Amino acid sequence: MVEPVETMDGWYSLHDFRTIDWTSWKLASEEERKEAITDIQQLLAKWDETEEAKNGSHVLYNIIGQKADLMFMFLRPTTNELAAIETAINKSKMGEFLIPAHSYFSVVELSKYRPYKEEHPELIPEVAKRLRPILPKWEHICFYPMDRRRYGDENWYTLEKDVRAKLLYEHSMTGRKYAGKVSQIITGSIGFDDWEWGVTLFAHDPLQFKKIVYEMRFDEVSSKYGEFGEFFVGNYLSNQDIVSFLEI
Ligand code: 76R
Repeated sequence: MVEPVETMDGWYSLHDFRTIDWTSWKLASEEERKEAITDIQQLLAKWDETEEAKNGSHVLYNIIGQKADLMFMFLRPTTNELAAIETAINKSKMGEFLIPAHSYFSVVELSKYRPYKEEHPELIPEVAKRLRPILPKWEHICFYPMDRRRYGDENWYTLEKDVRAKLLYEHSMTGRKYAGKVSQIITGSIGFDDWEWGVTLFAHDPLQFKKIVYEMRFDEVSSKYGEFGEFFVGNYLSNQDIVSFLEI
């Protein structure tokens, strides 16, 4: 039967991309730059506390290329918290030197294509942990949005549910080959943002992004039914790294 799949939805997600206004940054006094760095450190320390209390998670990466300089990814239980984070960045001294570059709003999503014997699989500890994940602090990140195709005969949304389940199962077998090399978080954004899903991948070696995405292009679920948006790739910035990144 052509019917939707039930999803399990976890923490809300915001990918927040910023470009540094280097000209203003360099023209600012040393005092102003110090204030801005202190502000961003205070925000990071506050977000670290939230993460330690398991009330959310975040990471910061330095994006390669001209699409942005920084990408924050935030996970929080409510959309209010995500909006408050955005406002806090904008109101901070550092915010004066950040130009919004892009953003993506979604929610951590797991689907129930795989049959569960439990009535409430979202309560299984491993599932609960995947719905409210602590983001890995791996060296590299790759983010891109995607859709499932709806053209003529290549229409994901007219496929029967068990056919979609089979195609996603095959997809997951390709994914499993990258265990330990690529860690993935799928966030759903139907009704939230311009694409249907956000794909966030973490890796120790950036080449693994190219390898997994290439290999998956040959899985039917991607070759026939995948449409892809812009890719953003970056290098991890620890709370210390961001200070040296900003130093003139
Ligand atoms: O339940 C599970 O999470 C395991 C099975 C699984 C599903 C249902 C799975 C496994 N994925 C699922 C769903 Mn995935 N995934 C992507 C991309 O570039 C591309 O071609 C696609 C981008 C990657 C790289 C990837 C990686 N996956 C989805 C969905 C929702 C589909 C829907 O509902 O229509 C999307 C959009 C999507 C896209 N996937 C895995 C991986 C990896 C590495 C795995 C194996 C994870 C593991 O078993 O540890």
